[in-house]
Amino acid sequence: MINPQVDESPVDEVSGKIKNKGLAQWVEEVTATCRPDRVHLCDGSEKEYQEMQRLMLHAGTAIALNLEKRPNSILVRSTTLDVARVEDQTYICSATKEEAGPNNNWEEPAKMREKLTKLFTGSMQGRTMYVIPYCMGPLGSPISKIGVEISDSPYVVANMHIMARVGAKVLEALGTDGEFVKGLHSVGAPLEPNEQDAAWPCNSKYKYICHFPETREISSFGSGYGGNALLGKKCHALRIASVQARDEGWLAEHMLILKLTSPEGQAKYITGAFPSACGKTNLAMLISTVPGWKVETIGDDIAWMKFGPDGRLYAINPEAGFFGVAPGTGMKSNPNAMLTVTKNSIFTNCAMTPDGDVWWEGMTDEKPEELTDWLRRPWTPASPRVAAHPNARFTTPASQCPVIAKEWEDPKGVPIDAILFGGRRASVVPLVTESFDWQHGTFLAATTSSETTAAATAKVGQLRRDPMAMLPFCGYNMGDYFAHWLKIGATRGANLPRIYYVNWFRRDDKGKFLWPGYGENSRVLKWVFERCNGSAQAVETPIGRLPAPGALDTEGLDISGESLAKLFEIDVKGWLAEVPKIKDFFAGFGSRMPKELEQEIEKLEQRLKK
Ligand code: OXD
Ligand code: MN
Repeated sequence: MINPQVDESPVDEVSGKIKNKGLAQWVEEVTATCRPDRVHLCDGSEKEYQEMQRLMLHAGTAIALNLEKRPNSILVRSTTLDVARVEDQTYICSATKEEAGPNNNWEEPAKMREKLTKLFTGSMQGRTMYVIPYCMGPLGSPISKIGVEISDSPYVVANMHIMARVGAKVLEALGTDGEFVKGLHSVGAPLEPNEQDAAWPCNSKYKYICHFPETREISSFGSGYGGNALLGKKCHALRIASVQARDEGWLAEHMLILKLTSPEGQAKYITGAFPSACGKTNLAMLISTVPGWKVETIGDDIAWMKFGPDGRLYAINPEAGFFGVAPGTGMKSNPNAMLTVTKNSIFTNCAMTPDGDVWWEGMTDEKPEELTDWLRRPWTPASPRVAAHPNARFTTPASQCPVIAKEWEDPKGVPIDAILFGGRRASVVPLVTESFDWQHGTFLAATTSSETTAAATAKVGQLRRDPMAMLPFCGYNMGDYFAHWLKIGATRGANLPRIYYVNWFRRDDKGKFLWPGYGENSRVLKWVFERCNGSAQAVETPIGRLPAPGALDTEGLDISGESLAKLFEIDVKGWLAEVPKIKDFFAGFGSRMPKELEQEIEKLEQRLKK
């Protein structure tokens, strides 16, 4: 253990410094169970961030990157045992199994608590316990929520500094009686006196990511990986928040938020939900190819949306940073992401260049001649394996994004005009479809599906349903979640955003992509904008409204009339084949499946057969 340079107190002193009664008591309880050697109450200062880096460098968890190439940045390498979210070990411990639904693993709360208490007992021995007060969303926003994560990982503290607003200002906002989400995290690797720590401590046997929605609690044991350990993100901002949103009449969604400005200077805000490997971060930071149109970023992963006094839906990005997948990100696919990560960033499981910079597949066309791969082994282009882990990540402040919108931290949020859903579909699904109304839009969103890519373990081209891209993140029964969406539509009618379904990935008979994607997706955004304004034409089809001939701006785009026709073709046979698949999928939610969505399938079938 090196001497700490921030205030670390003997265990019994910290709770006395905390004014919030509930928090002080919880810190005492956790301390008694986890038995850390020291406790540090995080203040969120730069000094604290530097200290976390220093601890990681000293422990061999991190390596400092070349100061001239990536100032104030580190590379962290985990172990093969701890590289991704562990969905099979993620639980929603609601009072009943029915509440959690078929979309979640479930365990009786009392049983899970007993199991967890055993695992957490003594789990922080030899370590420092960090108490991290955080706010999801701008401090003072009526949409934001406060949480406190207790963790024994300096990596978690440093990442939380980037991903959320943390520290003294949050404690202040919490006051003496404020409510907060409790998130307990331990890497599950207690240290005996004088035992040498691992570079990446985690538990090789047990990993549990558990949510107790009724009491708004999270317990995460055994993993240090971001999605499992940065509890403000998926665990709080999606799984717990989705339950709060249902109870309080708002929406917590796995969505990017972007601002689209027309050449006349009129702005509209659009959110979008896409399963993984569909280019969500790329869309959030897109560089428009349509002259005069501009996209700016509000968020790349999560949107919290509440109704404002004018009845419109306002969104905030609850996060303060991007925890993005590195492989595939390059100056061609996403220059704005590349410019964001030039400094003050944490890289996890990337490869390292001989001159102390990071590299990953897709960063450059040419592969470097030599690298150290993410498992610290020498690597050359002739190596049979990838240099960076496919789920290698960057953690980087959103404020550094060159196209961050000036209002990205506006406490009142931004009014949403349109919501996009989409997946990766080689056939059947057109480039863009406008829903007839909110209920039909909810139906389209509930059928969101994507074909697995070569990177996934499942068979290539296999169709996976991922409603609203929320399947791994909805903290309750998805049948009830659909009902919540429908209720929003039924009670909030007039001012709701329009809903669209997009597919950038349709292919021709030879398997070639019909649409160029990337920056050219701005043409679809432009049509959506103009539909919201009432200035673009659409045609009614059995599956929804499609751009009328000539309504999609293709000026300057090298695309044949044939490809364009194919992009918008209504494949009646293909759609009729979809119908039983959707019925089967919906049937999986049993009696919780809202009848309105079942009626939407019937209506689709009737329209197709007309
Ligand atoms: C993420 C995810 O990490 O969706 O954002 O898995
Ligand atoms: Mn995500």
